Amino acid sequence: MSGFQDLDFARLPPESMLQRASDFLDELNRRRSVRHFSSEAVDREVLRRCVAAASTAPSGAHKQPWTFVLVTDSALKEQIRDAAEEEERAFYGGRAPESWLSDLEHLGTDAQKPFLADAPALIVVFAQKNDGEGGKHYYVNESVGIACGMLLAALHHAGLATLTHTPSPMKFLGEILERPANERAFLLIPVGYPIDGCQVPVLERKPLSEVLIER
Ligand code: IYR
Repeated sequence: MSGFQDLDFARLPPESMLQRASDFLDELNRRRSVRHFSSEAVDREVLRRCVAAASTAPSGAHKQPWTFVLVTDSALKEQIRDAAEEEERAFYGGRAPESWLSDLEHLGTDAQKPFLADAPALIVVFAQKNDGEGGKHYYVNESVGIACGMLLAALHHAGLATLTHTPSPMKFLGEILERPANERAFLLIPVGYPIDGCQVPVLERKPLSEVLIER
């Protein structure tokens, strides 16, 4: 895999560029973190293609330093739930400073994580510190973070709901899923459909004027 080839780039008419940008914004603006999943199964091929989309992300030296573990087995999901809840009980029961807990209050979260067993699929994203055979990886957090963003967008675009869940610490995920020593759990993403009548916290997104500086 070396050399150069023609870039496959579609130049769009200017009118359609603004429309596409607006449509995409509207679509992403409807994405919400969901904490109440129905157990309805999802099409595995849809999930596979979303992971394939995520894996098109740019990465340091094109090392693609990620592994996605798709968990649908009920016993494994229960095991992950039990281990996550153990960490979360410690987090909510004293490990987290009061200021952190107060910042979380509006989300209504606690140590109970039923969604880890209810959601039909968990995608556990692992970051590879190196290739495990003496080869280096670069900008691993940036690369895997970008891939996760693309995964969330792809899943949302495909009509699925997600949660970005980070039980802390996440070491138990590598153990339960038997990942090699060069991989570290990066993000746990429950995927599926929201329960009927699913509620989400009222929140506002920062306006563009607050997040964009033009000079
Ligand atoms: N991991 C805990 C706490 C938590 C932390 C942050 I930062 C959040 O945005 C949400 C929750 C939990 O999942 O409950």
